[in-house]
Amino acid sequence: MLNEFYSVRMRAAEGGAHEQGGRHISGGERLGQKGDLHELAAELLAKSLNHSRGDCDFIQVVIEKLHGQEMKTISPLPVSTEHVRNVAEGREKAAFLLSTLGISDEAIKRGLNLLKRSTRQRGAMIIDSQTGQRLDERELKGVRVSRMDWEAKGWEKWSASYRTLSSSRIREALALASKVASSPYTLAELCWSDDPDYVTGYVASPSIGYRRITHLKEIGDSCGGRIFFAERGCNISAYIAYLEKTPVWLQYEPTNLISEGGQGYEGLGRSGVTANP
Ligand code: WAQ
Ligand code: MG
Repeated sequence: MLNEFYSVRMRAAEGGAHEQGGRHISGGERLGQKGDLHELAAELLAKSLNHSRGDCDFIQVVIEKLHGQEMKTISPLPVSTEHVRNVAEGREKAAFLLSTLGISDEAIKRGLNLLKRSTRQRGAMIIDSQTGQRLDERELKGVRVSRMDWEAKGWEKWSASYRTLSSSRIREALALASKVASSPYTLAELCWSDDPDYVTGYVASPSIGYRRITHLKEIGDSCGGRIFFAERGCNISAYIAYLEKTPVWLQYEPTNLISEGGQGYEGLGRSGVTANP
C-alpha cells in the first residue's frame, strides 16, 4: 500500500536497560515504508554495536506504524562551519552565537554547564532561553526527537552537493536540527556528541542555520548531548509532542546558494573542513 509509513527507533545501553540504571550508549530514529523495515532495523542495530561509547548489553528496536498521520515536509537547514583552534575558542564561539540569537547569558552558562556534565543523557534537555531553567522533567531520559528522516532522493542530492559532509552522523544531526528548528518554540539548539571520538558540534537556529563548530570538547571526553533553548512562555507539552510525535520528511533541491557576508555555506566543490569531515 502506498503512503503507509513506519517509525523505527533504537536505544541501547550498557549495564542493563536505561530504566534499570544502564548507561546510554546509542540511539537512532528513522522513517520508512514496509519494504524498508528490514534494512532500517539492520542499520540501527549496526549503529548500536561496536560503538565508541561502549559495549551495549541492552538493545531495543521499536517499529510503529503511523496510522494516517499527516507528514510534514521541511528543508534541511543551510550548513556552514566555524573553524576554531581549541575547545575554549569553540565554546566561546557557541556562546557568542547563542547570545546573538537572544539567549540570556545565564541560560547560555547553564546550557554549557549541563552539556559539560552530561555523560549518560539519552535525549535532549529543554531549557528556558531567558532563565536557563530546565523545562522538561525527564531527567536522564530527556526528550528524544523522533519520526524524522530524509526523503531518499533528498539525501542523495544533498550528499552529492556536500560530499565532504556526507556521513551518517551528519545526516542524522542535520535531520534532527532541522526538525527542532522548524518548531516555533525553538530559539536555538546547542549540540556536541557524547561519543569520545567526535569533537565537532553545532549551534542551530532558523536564522543562522546549522553552524558547525570544529571543537566543542576534548578528544576522549564522553560528555555531550543536546540543549534546546525554548522561547519564553513556550507550551512545553505541545513542544514535546511535536518533537516526539509529528512525522517530518526532509526534502532537498540544490540551489547553489552563496551566502552574503563572508560566512560561506558549504556546497558543491567546497571543502575546507579540517576536523571530523
Ligand atoms: N533526540 C534528542 N536528543 C538526542 C537525539 C534525539 N533524536 N539523538 C541524540 N540525542 C542526544 C543524546 O543525549 C545523545 O547522547 C547526544 O544527543 C549526542 O548524540 O559534524 O553525533 O548522536 O556536523 O552522539 C554533531 C555534529 C554530532 C555533526 C552530534 O550526537 C557534524 C552527534 P550523538
Ligand atoms: Mg552519541
